[in-house]
Amino acid sequence: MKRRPDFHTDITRREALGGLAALPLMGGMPARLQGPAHGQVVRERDPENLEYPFETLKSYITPNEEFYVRSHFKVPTLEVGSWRLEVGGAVATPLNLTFDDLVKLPAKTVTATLECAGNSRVFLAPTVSGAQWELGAVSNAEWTGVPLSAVLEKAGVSAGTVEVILVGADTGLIKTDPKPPNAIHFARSIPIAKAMAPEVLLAYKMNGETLPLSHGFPVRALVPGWYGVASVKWLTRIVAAKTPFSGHFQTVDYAYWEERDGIPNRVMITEMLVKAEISRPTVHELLKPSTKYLVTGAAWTSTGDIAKVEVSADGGASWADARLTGESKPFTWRLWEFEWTTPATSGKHTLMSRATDSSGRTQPMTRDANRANYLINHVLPIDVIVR
Ligand SMILES: Nc1nc2c(c(=O)[nH]1)N[C@H]1C(S)=C(S)[C@@H](COP(=O)(O)O)O[C@H]1N2
Ligand SMILES: [Mo]
Repeated sequence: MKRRPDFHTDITRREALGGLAALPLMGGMPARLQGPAHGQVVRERDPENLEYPFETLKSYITPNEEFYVRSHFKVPTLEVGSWRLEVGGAVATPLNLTFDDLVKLPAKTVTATLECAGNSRVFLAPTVSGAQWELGAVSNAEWTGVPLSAVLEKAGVSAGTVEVILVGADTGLIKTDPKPPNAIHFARSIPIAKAMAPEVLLAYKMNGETLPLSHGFPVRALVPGWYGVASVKWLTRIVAAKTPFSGHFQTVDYAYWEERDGIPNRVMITEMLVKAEISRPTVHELLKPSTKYLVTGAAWTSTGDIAKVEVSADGGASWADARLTGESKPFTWRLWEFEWTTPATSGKHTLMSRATDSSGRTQPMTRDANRANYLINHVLPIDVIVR
């Protein structure tokens, strides 16, 4: 499998070429551009796209100021006082809720891991379009809000409703064909069954704090088990629909090809795929020979639990079980560790991790070209240098 050898250095250079050249680089290091806080990695300044430095993974919960940020348009500044949530479409009673109306409804807290469907894109060769995420377009937080089902029940969803469309306040022009002629809002749909599921929230708190601006202030959708794209930020409108929605962000973008009867079908990205990532060591980390090293990481899936994580140090020929640690909760990542004795021989060695979930789903060894620039859950090689 081909992969660019040192993605840290490579990304910094490519970002600089991509119009960020005016930004200061960190004192001569091959370091990546640093974000506003806690060393988040800047993938794009405007709109803001920040990566969680996955190699710093220690705790189950990601602090708000380290949680990755993925935004497609300029961040809309909404005020709590004038914010409204319009609930319409196929409903008996259209609603226009204020923030106070919403927070008066019974609240619920759900821990959920969000992963961007483009996470780990830097591992793809040749390079594909989109932000060149390494391992950190994934984070885990505790979200508090009102179940979407409570609001839908209040509005009275009509029989025959198949989907609920979630619309954000942010807008912009799509620059690549096929493109709508005018600016569009960020919008995604979920099937009615998922919309009514108890874990799906209209969240206004993140890790006990007011939902930060970058993460959708004042209210975002939270769709646990699905790729981050479904969790619409700056939510202002909900539409109950009797026919499937085919908006830009689930047909042209955030979709992939799936072969059915030998025919490629365009399919929207929905549930997260099972995946394990290594937080330490990092790519090209220098390790001493014949020494104990604690390999660490996290693993996640959509529904069910992580059943096992395995580690291979010989290119996938043999695998050994890692130890699952910390909390085990639905819709969240599971931390893991593996005590490895580094090889006696100097040179380049490759570490791999592979997760299997409680439904028996596991990670493929090779990349499926139909997935283009999304759904990167094949086993990722982490090359380290033993010397
Ligand atoms: N309104 C709106 N919601 C959005 C987006 C966006 O650009 N606009 N990006 C989506 C994508 S692709 C992801 S991965 C997640 C990221 O959420 P975060 O920025 O809180 O990590 O938000 C989703 N919700
Ligand atoms: Mo995403």
